[in-house]
Amino acid sequence: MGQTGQRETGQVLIAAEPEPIAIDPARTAVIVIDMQRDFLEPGGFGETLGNDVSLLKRAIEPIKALLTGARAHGMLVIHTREGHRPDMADAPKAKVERGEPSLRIGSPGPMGRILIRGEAGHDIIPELYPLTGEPVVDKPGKGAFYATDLQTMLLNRGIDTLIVCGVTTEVCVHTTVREANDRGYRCIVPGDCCASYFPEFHEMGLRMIKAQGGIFGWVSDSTRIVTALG
Ligand code: C5J
Repeated sequence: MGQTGQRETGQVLIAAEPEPIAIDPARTAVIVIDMQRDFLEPGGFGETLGNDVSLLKRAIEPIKALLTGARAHGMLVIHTREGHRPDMADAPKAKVERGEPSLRIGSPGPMGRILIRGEAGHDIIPELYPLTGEPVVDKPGKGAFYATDLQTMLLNRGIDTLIVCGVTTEVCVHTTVREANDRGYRCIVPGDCCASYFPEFHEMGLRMIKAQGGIFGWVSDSTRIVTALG
């Protein structure tokens, strides 16, 4: 058996660091973190914090390829969106009171109120819009498990492995991987399907995941995963 490809019935071996990992696609979910207009397009939350949002676009095409491969294998695909209720009752004061006062969470912007559910900016970018039937998890925090029903969905489907991608590498992707790792899920992070406003944080975030024998999980990429799926 080579470094990638079919392992035994139902199992696929994915090339990754720190070592290859065998997955059962039926027990693996792809979690696409926060590919929202608010983070990727001008005028949204990401830009109000002073970031160059164009840096996140590099993850779009690799995620598309990953999703095509995953969907072809009937794998569970879940999308997340960071944001808050219109009444902002779920938005901690400490989170809201950051950044330029006129551009904070809940303030009006060109894509509606910043980081508020139901507004245009809160939605997922058209390039990666969820297919009918794919769950969308609305999360108030950085991690996808905090104050959501994500774990219930994973338990109901018998999921034991997550492929976690999206933005940003060191914030919501990392927080979700850490939450998942502590809950016993094996996490594979395809590096080219993640992006950050800070390229050095992206690189370091990936290194942190796979260091120390894979202390938070495995790092791979869309090509190696799609090739292994076949
Ligand atoms: C941030 C996220 N960076 N989705 N959110 O605030 O990573």
